Amino acid sequence: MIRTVPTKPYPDQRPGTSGLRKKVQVFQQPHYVENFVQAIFDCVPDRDGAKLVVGGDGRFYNREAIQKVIKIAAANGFGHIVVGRGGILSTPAASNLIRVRGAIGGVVLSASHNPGGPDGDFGIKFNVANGGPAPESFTEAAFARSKAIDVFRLVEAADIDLDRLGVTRLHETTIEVVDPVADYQALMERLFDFDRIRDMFRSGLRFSFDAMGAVTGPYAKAIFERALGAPDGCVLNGVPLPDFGGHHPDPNLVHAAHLYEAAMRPDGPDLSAASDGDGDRNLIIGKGCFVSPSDSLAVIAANAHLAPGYAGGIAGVARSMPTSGAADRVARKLGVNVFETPTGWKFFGNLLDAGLVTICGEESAGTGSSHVREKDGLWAVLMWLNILAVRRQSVLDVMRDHWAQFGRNYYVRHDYEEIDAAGANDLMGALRGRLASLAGSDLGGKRISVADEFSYLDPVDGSLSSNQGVRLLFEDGSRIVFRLSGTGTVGATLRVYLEQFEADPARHNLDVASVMAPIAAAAVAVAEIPAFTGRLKPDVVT
Ligand code: G16
Repeated sequence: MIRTVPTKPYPDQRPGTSGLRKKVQVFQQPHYVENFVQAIFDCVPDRDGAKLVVGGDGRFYNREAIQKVIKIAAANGFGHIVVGRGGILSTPAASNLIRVRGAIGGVVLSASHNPGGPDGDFGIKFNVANGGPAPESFTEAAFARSKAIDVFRLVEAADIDLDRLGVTRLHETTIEVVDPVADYQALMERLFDFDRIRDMFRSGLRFSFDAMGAVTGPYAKAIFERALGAPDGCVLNGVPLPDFGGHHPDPNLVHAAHLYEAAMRPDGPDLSAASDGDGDRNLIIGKGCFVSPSDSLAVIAANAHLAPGYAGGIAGVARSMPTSGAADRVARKLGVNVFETPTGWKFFGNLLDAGLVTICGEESAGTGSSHVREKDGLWAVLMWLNILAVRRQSVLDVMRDHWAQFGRNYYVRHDYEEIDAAGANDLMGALRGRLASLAGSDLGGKRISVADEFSYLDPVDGSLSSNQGVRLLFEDGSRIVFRLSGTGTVGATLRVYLEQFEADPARHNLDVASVMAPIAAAAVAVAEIPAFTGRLKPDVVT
């Protein structure tokens, strides 16, 4: 039976960079999930009889939220709901399912790399029919709807058994519980040379993958250990847990420091990798060599043709603005398109749909391609395995060759987390107010050639996205970018992105922190970071 339930709106349901993310306790408020999900569905006019994909990263409150989503979807006319067994679907696997099943969209429950558990974070994101995150026009419409909502509808029924594969009915809707791994694994087997990677494992490649107690465990075990024959146990923390086993599932040098330390030892793994809460981010570390996400994007663009799925070459590369320009150099050499978009995977969707680009990436540990419409952590690891298997080189040698050919974009990001939101906004406001006087001035002994705020005109749909970060571009090709994160749940996070290009091969193997120290000091000074934030140093350097 369908029940129409009166409700009162919450004013704070504005999605950020990647969906609505809040503390678990916020989502646990009465009708909080129901309101937002109803607001989303109200913005999907063609939902009658349509197919919907539902799944999440397994974090605390995943199962409860999925039951609500299913019951509300069934009451809102969806004809067929595909849900991952146990409520599990990695973000890229959800994107793939939406595409291969011809769904109108999907509801993905995740707060990505943010911590989980009862005191952690939760999130809800809507993906559209191309498999990618809903565009800004949609998320703004859902936000507007959430502020006016006065009823939601749900089917009153017992909970669906999420742990049994197969088909059941809920009111007039078919509910299908599917293996979360199978379709995704089949896609990976089409894109990459599994035989060659298998041979490389057989010949002794030492590999370690940390699923960080989050969603990629079942995928990684199936693909790396079972299909590719990597040694049992190479997948660490491979069982998805509601609190991620206490891990902060953010695959960076702070939260995966143990991988870095192991990789720097002479007897360390040849390749160490990790993914985040929902499986869309990646960390790549070779023996003695951390690969920055910006460099990883460039290497993947330059070598993608070595994998069967990309043997015909790539149409182009897109990167978010704060990502280094390393990939641009590759694209120019290959003679393919290159695009610079705002932060947020959703901005790649139109370019991928239009066939303008094949490979996309972001400095925030996201890399992916036209195979789905999300970034994809395991895809990036498989791409690296495929590159190593064909080139028969160490990660370090691949990087050295790459820098010799294209030059090196030294890069680092400094994050000031959970700072006072008013102070953060004042800092950005003060910078904005000084852009005109900064252009042409000297900073840290270098001339600023351009000082502006990035905006993006989507070449496909003509939409304009403004206020996407303050940029200081220097005459020598180096760059400082200031931006406030759109994914935090407490206060504000200031991100400072620093980049310096080095063409001289004699200077390609320097210590990154030392190279970046002068520009980092210049960034602190020009933005008066201590004065506005009360912080003397960043919380995370990655
Ligand atoms: C999300 C988006 C990414 C973005 C990242 C960082 O990632 O999908 O496109 O680069 O947030 O955003 P911000 O700098 O605003 O925190 P995820 O992995 O959290 O979904």
